[in-house]
Amino acid sequence: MTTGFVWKDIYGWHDTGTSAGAFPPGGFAQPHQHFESAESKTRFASLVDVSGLGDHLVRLAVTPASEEDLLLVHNQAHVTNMRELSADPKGGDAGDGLSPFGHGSFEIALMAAGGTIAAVNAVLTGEVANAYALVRPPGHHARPETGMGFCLFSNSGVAIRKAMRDHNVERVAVVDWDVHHGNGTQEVFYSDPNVLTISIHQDGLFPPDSGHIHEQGVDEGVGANINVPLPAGSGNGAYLEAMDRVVIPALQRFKPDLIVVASGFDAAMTDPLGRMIVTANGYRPLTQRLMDAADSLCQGRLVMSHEGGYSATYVPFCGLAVLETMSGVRTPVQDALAPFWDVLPDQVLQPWQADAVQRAAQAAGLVA
Ligand code: 9RB
Ligand code: ZN
Repeated sequence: MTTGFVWKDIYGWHDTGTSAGAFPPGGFAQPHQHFESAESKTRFASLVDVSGLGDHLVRLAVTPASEEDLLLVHNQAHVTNMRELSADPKGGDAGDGLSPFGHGSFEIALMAAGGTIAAVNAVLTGEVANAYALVRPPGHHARPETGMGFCLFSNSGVAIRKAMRDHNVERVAVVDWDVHHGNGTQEVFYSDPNVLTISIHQDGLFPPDSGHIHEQGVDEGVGANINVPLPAGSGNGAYLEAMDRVVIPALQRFKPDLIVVASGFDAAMTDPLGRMIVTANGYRPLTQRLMDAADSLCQGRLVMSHEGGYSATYVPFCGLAVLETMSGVRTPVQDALAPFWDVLPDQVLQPWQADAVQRAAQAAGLVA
């Protein structure tokens, strides 16, 4: 089994400035790092190399997405706006006032979309069995006409639209396990019956009032959007329940030609933004379930595109666990905190979490 891997050093150069988390610096906000700093991602890339896993992966070449590629999802005004703001030495904001970027981030965002495109291409041509695109800036909040939530462009949306145009791919499923609702991807494909978008997220976390179970698509797309909002505090058991009772049955019903995962690690322990407790070892069976579904439905075609995840010290171990599962290669790396965190009482599915999953399964018509 060969696994493709995308990472470019320039992803670490996307400059989100000196916001104190999400507070713009100044006044009483002492300058600090923005939440979406490079750290968790550069350290994930480092661990892939230092662990030795990188030697077993096929490093994929990346070319920047073209503006024409972006226009498969976004409107010209947004693309032009991002290009012009990025050309300013002071940079700009992706659209919501929470997503600052520096000089040159437009070109980096083109490389991020290009990274997801490269991963999809490599899987669809059979160069690799599956692939992980560790890209930055992220993409799942980006809407057709604006960026938001630290995202400039919809990396997965662009890659999927391009694949549907250029490859023999008719039906694509997106599974978003980032702790935030994948509102951008949902919106891009909301009326498209050929792209199933599924998001598991912490109920109501971000964007506010988004990601409800009754958001099911419009027009031809009704039934091709599924949300699984989980209560804060959900862990490995709740995520497996969501996978087994909603995600996998929905994939089996939809029969995709390709599965794309919006892979954020902000549902993990110690994330500063999420209030979930998934562990590195918890991501292994989640990944395996998706690999098994891909094997039975679409010749194993599984592509992951990186999204959020802000624990600089823990995200690398979660990412490595996913990549080890995808590649079937186990490195000597151990999660030193597993003896504590894998056995937390709340890693076991709790009744109120099972109820939330059941409600999502019912809304999606997967159970009576
Ligand atoms: C602020 C608000 C946020 C909070 C979290 C994210 C996470 C993105 C991510 C984005 C924006 C609101 C500071 C609302 O990781 N996605 O995967 N900002 N939240 N209002 N205000 C003032
Ligand atoms: Zn997130």
